Amino acid sequence: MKANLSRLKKFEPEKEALMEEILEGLSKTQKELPSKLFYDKKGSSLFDEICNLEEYYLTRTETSIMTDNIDEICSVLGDNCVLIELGSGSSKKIRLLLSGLKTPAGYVPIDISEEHLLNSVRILAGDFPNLRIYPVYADYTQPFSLPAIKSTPSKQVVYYPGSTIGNFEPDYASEFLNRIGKELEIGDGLLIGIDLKKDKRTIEAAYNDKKGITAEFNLNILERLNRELGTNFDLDNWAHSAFYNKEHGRIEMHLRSLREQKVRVNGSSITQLKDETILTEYSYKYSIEDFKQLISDSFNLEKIWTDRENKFGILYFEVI
Ligand code: AVJ
Repeated sequence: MKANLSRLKKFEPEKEALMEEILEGLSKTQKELPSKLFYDKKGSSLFDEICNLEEYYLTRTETSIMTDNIDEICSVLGDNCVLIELGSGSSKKIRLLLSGLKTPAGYVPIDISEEHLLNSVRILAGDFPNLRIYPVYADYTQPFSLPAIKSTPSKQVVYYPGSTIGNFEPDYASEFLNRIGKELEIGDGLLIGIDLKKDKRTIEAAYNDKKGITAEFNLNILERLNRELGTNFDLDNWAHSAFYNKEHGRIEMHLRSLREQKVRVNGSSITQLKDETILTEYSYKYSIEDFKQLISDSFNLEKIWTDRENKFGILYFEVI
């Protein structure tokens, strides 16, 4: 069975709703833009580049934890599960699971970048010719329905790697994952990657790489808005800024205005003072105990895998 691309499920976010969300964010005292905007075609490949950076320990560490524990992880998941991946991107990490599981009932990659999703699925289908793939093009924070799986899975496992959950504020993360838990059945699983609290220097380096790829990734949001929504941000007037906020346990990524300027957004003119910032991303770092509490309404923590330095955690939860 090949990936059924003709039956790609699309839940494309409406442009108008997005515009409203953007305008609302830019009207706040601390201006902000939603981080999901990072992931257009260019942003998705810049993110892939970030994952290979020396300073960006997250991907490397997560992958090595997976590799080191793949047998145990697969035996916890069970051979016949269906894997549902939130934000599948290049579908690289899933390969370890797909190679380790004997007869997975299916793979449901969900991603907000249509092109990235389809390319990755095509490549994956070539390498796993017996795998049933059911791609879903959606913003997974919005309601969407899952495709019908042809063979009956032993259970459903939501795979949410990369510490992407850290992009949401803890209250929202809690509500979002607990809600997913309610849609699953008792005994279904959540395999999730979490970036753990650690020294500020290591964290800040990961978001301020020497090659400037993260800066490019951050600025790409403005380029995208100009192209897709007709705004007129002058990219030379903005600088990347990322720092660890210890009190909140999060990296904050901002775009800082290098001078006083006005920007046109959908008919409105938005004024930026010199050094005023637009917040583009939070990346929360958790302790395992805090994260466990966060989703304890729906999930019970069953297994923990980490690296030797406790930089990153892969946690397996079961729906209760
Ligand atoms: C994909 C959300 C996990 O927060 O580390 C990387 C995105 N931003 N560098 C992260 C990101 C800047 C990344 N996540």
